[in-house]
Amino acid sequence: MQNLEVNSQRLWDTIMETAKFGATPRGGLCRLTLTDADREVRDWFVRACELAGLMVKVDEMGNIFARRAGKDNSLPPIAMGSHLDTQPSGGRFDGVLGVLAGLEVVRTLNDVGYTTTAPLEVINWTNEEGSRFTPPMLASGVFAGVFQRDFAYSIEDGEGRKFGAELERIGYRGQTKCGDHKLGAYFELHIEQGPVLEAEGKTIGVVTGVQGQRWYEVTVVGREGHAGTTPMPVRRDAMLACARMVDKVNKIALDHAPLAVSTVGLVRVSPNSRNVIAGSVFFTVDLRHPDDAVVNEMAEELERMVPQVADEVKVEAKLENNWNSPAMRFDEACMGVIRAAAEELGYRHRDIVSGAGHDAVYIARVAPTGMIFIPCQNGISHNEAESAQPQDVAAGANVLLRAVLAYDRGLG
Ligand code: HGY
Ligand code: MN
Ligand code: MN
Repeated sequence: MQNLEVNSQRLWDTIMETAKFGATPRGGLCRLTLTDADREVRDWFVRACELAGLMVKVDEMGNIFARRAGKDNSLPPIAMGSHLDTQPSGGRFDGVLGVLAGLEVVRTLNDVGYTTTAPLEVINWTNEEGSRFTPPMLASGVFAGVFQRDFAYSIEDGEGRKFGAELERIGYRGQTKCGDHKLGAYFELHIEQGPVLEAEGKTIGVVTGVQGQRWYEVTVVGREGHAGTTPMPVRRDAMLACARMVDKVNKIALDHAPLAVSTVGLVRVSPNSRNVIAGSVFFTVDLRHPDDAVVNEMAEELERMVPQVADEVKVEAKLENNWNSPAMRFDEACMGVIRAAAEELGYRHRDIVSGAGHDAVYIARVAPTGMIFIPCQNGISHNEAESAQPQDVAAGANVLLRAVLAYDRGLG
């Protein structure tokens, strides 16, 4: 087993094959969670796992667990996974790489007839992205006991459709209780989604942890009015208030440079008509920093700023903190086998903190967890142009394979 490597062409072809589910004309993916495109890729994944001899279970959150028996099936499985849902204008690698690399590890072990001591599991977590249904990492969060199932079922998307009903509609509301079994360890391979590895010429990122995140929803209410007849001094313009707030959200990150980031990515205007003064505006705020104390400072600045701007523009504003994800650190033993695998394979590597959130953040609360990064081109992600080099995809999958085998051997 010493020199075992994955079938990198098969893995690459698998990634390209599944990219047809939710494909966009510009070469990306729109595969929002619990849509028909999500169902199609799930059906493909279940079939591929069954063909690889895996036993497939779907839990009540739609998480898919594909298990390969080990020599000692009384042991909890060593798991590999990520997510198959994407952003509305997402790429072909975010999440997909981790799920399909796990399948490739199993296929490789099948090719050589090798059986691990512990069973293995390949996992697809539902709704990592949190784009259609917020918060993100929802189903790994229920698995880890962070969210309750019924809370998740009640969440509505922008059209008022509930998570639970949509899960039922696509046929992936399984019978198995979410969180019904322990994981012996969990490894997630993912593209970095940032520029560091590529800029430094590194092939592998040994992910030491994930930065802190805090999400807010802001609703600004002014007064609708006629764009042509309403004098400027009497306006209560919700769009003006939003615009000033967005600029100040950006400044909050700049004031905590170089590591802080802040984003307003979703804005809904009402009535959204070009010759009507906006009566109300709903928008979201995403604050992140590796140090939770700084996230707290950024949040306090936001909570002070919103009412100040509302007063200036004579509008009402409501600010709600709807999700917090504290900074966290991964398991030393998992990082150790990942680092050793990269060394053994001769890949240039570095430790790195993840700027993006991942299902591994919550799974780390219930199992020893590690993440492996590979570069993505120009650090671009959450963008249809997202891309990775075949040789880096192969390298990441080989490190995943070797790390899992080393962890398994460590079980004695
Ligand atoms: O938002 C995130 O960090 C992740 O990519 N869903
Ligand atoms: Mn992801
Ligand atoms: Mn993502």
